[in-house]
Amino acid sequence: MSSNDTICALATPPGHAGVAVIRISGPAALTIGQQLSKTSLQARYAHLVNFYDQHDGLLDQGLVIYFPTPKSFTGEDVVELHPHGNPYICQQLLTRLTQLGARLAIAGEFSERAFLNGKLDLAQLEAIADLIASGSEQAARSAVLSMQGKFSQHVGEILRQLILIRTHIEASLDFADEDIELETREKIAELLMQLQTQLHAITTEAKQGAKLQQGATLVLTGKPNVGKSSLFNALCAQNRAIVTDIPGTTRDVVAMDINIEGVALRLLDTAGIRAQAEAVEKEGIARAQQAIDSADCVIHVFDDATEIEQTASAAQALVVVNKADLLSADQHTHADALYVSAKTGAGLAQLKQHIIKVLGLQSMDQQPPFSARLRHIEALTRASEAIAIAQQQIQSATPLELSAEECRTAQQCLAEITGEFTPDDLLDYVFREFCIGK
Ligand SMILES: Nc1nc2c(ncn2[C@@H]2O[C@H](COP(=O)(O)OP(=O)(O)O)[C@@H](O)[C@H]2O)c(=O)[nH]1
Ligand SMILES: [Mg+2]
Repeated sequence: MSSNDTICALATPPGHAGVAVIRISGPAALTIGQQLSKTSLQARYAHLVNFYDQHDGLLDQGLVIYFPTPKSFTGEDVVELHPHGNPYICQQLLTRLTQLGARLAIAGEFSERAFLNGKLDLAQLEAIADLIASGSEQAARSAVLSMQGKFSQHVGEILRQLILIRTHIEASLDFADEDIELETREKIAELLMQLQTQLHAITTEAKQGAKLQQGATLVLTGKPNVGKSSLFNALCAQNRAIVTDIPGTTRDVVAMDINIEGVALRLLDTAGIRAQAEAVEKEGIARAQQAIDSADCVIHVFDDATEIEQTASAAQALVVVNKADLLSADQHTHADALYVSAKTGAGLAQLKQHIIKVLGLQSMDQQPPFSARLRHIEALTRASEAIAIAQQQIQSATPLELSAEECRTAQQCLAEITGEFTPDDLLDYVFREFCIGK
């Protein structure tokens, strides 16, 4: 599929830099590139050229590279200009390109063309966008895995199995024999169970990958004066939150983006929870509760291990006993608690490792999960729900055709991830979130 118009955009951030990159894609890219530089362009050759305006005035000097269709990012004829990174030069070059017949690209339009030309699937293109937006080394590394197709391959594998199951069912429909039907049901039940296990594994990894991209939220909570703010500062390596020996010092939620073991996290310090509090502190406690409710991980801080209680919480939780410097080592007896000292830094390295572990994320020395988005997790969940229905149907005497139909639904959900099956608006929804020039 090829577009009949030619688009152009700045692919690098606007501003001052050594070099900027302007991309041109479409049937007129080569002609426009040659007119702009007054040079005959060879394929994949870096020409050093002058760029000219409409009066043959010199705009800049730089490299120009021509990537003929189909071996280009979009699959179309692409010309890349590498002028100097100056916003005025780039603006004039873009103006000149529009005079020569290109139009300014809208957000995600290069990626959309790459998708429509079968260069990359939807999950891979989303991974490129996530790679660009990654806020930590681990997030970037996980996006590279998806960009290279790791996630799509897993999805493809499950799709192949679904097709196999449907084939089994359809083959058995031709026989009315009860024995054959029973055998088929047993075989399909087994295949569906395997499929569900795989779907579960891929969903777990996708959730971790999405958490890496979005950055998980950690909340410090506990009674006043146990040292939450001191721990907050120690984990941020900054003197950000106010620390005093007066209980009830912290009121507002204090937030800081931190990086633990290469993973981007948002750490929140909160007001200490206590019954007797005046109006301002009460509001602080209410805010603390909200932060806890929406956190990915809650760190319950104590300064007295005898006060540790079973803390019910939806999110992952860690129990920390602070002020370990005031205790001797033989007093570190509570099995479920991590003993740390915000004052001396003792135990903080272990605390960081535990945080990464409890969030289900890997530290730098392990392979990160592939990156994923909420859209993917939602599609995986719908696929799994359809398979669960098929499993129930196989157990009961429901006609096999209905199970085949559920498998077909699951197949469509999975195909939405890679974009093989694209309901109305899905492409627009995905690509319009990208930046211009991508
Ligand atoms: N000895 C000791 N004192 C600490 C430690 N952490 C905090 N403190 C002290 O405990 C008091 C309360 O600390 P703060 O961080 O404000 O507690 P918060 O109310 O839980 O935020 C302050 O006087 C801190 O200096 C620690 O690890 N060891
Ligand atoms: Mg505090």
